[in-house]
Amino acid sequence: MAPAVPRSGDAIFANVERVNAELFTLTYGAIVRQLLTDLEEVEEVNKQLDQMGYNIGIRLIDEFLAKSNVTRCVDFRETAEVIAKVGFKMFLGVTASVTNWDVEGTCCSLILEDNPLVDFVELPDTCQGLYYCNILSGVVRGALEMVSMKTEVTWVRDMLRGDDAFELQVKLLKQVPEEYPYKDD
Ligand code: MYR
Repeated sequence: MAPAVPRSGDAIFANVERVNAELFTLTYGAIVRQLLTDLEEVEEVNKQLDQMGYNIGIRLIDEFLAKSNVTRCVDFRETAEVIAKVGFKMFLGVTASVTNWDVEGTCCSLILEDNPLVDFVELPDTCQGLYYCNILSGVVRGALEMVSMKTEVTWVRDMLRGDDAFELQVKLLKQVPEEYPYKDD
């Protein structure tokens, strides 16, 4: 039935966005469920989700750089802020805060208080050990690798395991300096 008062364009777009987000969340849930059925071992599912994320990350970086107009970051601190505030917003619709820096400035945590991937999700006891959102760690690792940063990305806190937030630790292992491909004559 048509609404008595026509909805504004903004309201319609907000609704479409919400439906898209829900569809995305439910689709991801279906993928995890299928992997649990196919692979049986939770550890294998964690690996597979991370690998899927990595494969997405190495492609998604192009779209990210093209759409965001982000230029080269001066250091890893800036890179972490860009991921948290621009990357997460662009692909997940939420931002993260960056904290828990080590003294060298090569290891930090991205804290997600709101994580659309886990809307509607409740894990049964049989899924203990599952890192349900492991696709995200893979995405970050893959994307950073394409801009010359080898990282290790691990979950430190997970609300599906009873923690009070999602905390993704990102550790810079190696930064490959990019070489200017042409010789100046
Ligand atoms: C630079 O080249 O210095 C800029 C590097 C920016 C890297 C940003 C990576 C974005 C990753 C998005 C992750 C989204 C997760 C949902």
